[in-house]
Order: sequence, then structure tokens, then C-alpha cells
Amino acid sequence: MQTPASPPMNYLQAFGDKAETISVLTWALLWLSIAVVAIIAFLTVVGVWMRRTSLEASEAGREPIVRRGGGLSWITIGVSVSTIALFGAMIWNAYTMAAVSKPPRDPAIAIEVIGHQWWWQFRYKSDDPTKIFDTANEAHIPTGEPIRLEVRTEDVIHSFWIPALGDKLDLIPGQTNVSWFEADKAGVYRGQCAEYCGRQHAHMALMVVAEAPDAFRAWREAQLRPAEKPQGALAAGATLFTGRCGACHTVRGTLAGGKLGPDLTHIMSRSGLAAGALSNNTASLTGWIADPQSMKPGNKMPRLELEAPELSRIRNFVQSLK
Ligand code: HEC
Ligand SMILES: [Cu+2]
Repeated sequence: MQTPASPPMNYLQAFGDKAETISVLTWALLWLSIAVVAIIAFLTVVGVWMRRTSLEASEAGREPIVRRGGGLSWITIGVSVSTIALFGAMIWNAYTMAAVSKPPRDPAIAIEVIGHQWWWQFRYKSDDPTKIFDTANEAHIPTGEPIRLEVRTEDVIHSFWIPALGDKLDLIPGQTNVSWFEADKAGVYRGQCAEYCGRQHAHMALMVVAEAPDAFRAWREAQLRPAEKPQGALAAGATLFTGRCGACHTVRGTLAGGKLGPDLTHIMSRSGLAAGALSNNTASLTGWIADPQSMKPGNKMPRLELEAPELSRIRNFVQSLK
């Protein structure tokens, strides 16, 4: 199915009020630029055509330099037209920036976006501490609701960009930038880090799943729940996981509480792994746990040299995290 998530990411089509306001300007500037190129090319050809002298007319093929009057008026006309066009574009730009700076109403949902080399942490905020939870690389939002974004970074500069939903927002060390976005149609929107941030910058994608408010509420309730208590064979996998992986990954409801990598409490609810580098299926999950460096070279999860039985126990436990 063709969704806004399918590459190439499309910034000429908009799926929310904010993005629509911006895309009208994008289109206008695009057509203006095309018109400028066409007019200049046309005038150049006309100028060359009108000034041509036939070879026989000139002495020994040499071109006499003749200045006819009227050249200056072209410059005056050209500069005036450009000034008017550029001034108009500037005013429209300022108007658009003012129009999109504030959401239509106060957002009821706030997401803290935290950039890491090379993945996205999403923290759903709440005044009630028991309603705060973390997820990674895939955020769900309700359609038709403005969402407040508070972005910051744990390391270098990144840039949060979902082309179909609007503008870019930089993640700057030591600073929190605040913005908002909204999707009016349900669908999966792909985003991408838009500021070169190191070796795996290209594999720092994100997905926004916009869904009906009811579906969103159900998703949020499911995300808030801790992992189910591992039973039977899974218990051994959980213990191994805590020992080998728990220093970097959190699984709420277990002793694994690490903060260096993505929260894995509900990893199986995500369609991808490692910020869009892989799709989430048994083969790629097993490959990732066995050797993340061969799949996304340079990423911050080390190869752990697991024995085969250990690997499959840990993998089975991870796959139980629905
Ligand atoms: C030294 C810290 C560290 C250890 C130890 C570690 N990881 Fe990771 N893990 C990370 C980081 C960082 C990422 C994000 C990599 C990226 O996408 O660039 C990650 C990503 C993942 C992902 C993908 C998560 C997502 O949301 O896409 C899975 C699954 C995972 N690790 C499982 C494991 C398992 C299982 C173990 C133990 C065998 C383990 N990790 C050990 C740091 C670690
Ligand atoms: Cu980045």
C-alpha cells in the first residue's frame, strides 16, 4: 500500500493544517523559480537571436562592437520585477512562519523527542507520573489533534523532520526546542534525521503512526503496562537478558533498567528495528542480537559474543515483549 511512509519522502503533499500552510508556499516558490528560469532563458535566446550578424556582413568574419541604446531600461525593468517578486516572497514567508508557529488550540498530548546517535527516544509526558512512558523510533498520535513536541539531544545535533507533516526542528545540545505538529489523515508517516550526525545518520529514520483517537488511547494503555511476568522457559531468557542487555535496555516490570539504548518493554509492537534500519521479524531480530555491528556498522550496541542457546533464549524473551 502506498502510504506517506513509502519512500521517497514527499514534502510536496501535506497531511495536516500546519503542513498545508507550508506546502502552499513551497509550491508557489517552486513555480516562481521555474518561471524565472523560463523567462531568463527566453530573453537570452531572443537577445542572441536579435543581435546576430551574418558572417558575410562582417569584415573577415570579425564582429564589430556596436552599442545600441536601450540596454539600461532592461536592467531597470529586471531589477524592479525581481525586487517585487522577492519582497512578496519575503512577506509570504513571514506570514507563513507566524501562521504555523502556534497550534490552533493547546495540545493535550506532549511528546519529548530525545535524539541519540542513531535512534529516537520518545517520552510521552503527563502530569501524572504513572502515565509517563518511553518508546523508540515509532510514535503513535491521534489524528486531528495538535501534538506538542519538546526536542533535545543527548549527543550531537540532529534534526527532526517528517516531510508530510511540516517543518524541520533541530535538536541542539544543551537546549530544548518546542514546536507542534498534527496529522489529519490516518496513516504511517516516515521521518528522517535531517542534520548529518555521524556514520549512521542515514539509518536514523522514524515513523509516526497517526490513528483514530480510540486506537491511539488503546495503544497508549498497552504501552503503559509493564512487561508480562515471564513464565516457564521465558524466565531463563529474562534472567539472561537482565544480565547481558539490562545495563543498556529497560524492560519495565523486570530488573533491566538501562538507559543507553531504546526501551524494549513493547518492542514487538514496533514494525522496525534500529531506527528503520531493519524490519522487525525473527530473522533480523536474531541477526541484530547476534551481531548488531554487521547490520548497522558503528552503532552504539556492541557485539556481545553470545552462545547459540543463549542467543535463542534471549531472542525468545525479546519476542515475548508484545
Ligand atoms: C552497551 C549498550 C547495549 C547493550 C549491552 C545492548 N544494547 Fe541493544 N541497543 C543499544 C543501542 C544504543 C541501540 C540503538 C542502536 C541504533 O539503532 O542505532 C540498541 C538497539 C537494540 C534493539 C533495537 C531496538 C529498537 O527499538 O529498534 C534491540 C532489539 C536490542 N538492542 C536488543 C538487545 C539485546 C537483546 C541485548 C543483549 C543481548 C542488547 N540489546 C544489548 C545498546 C545496547
Ligand atoms: Cu541524527
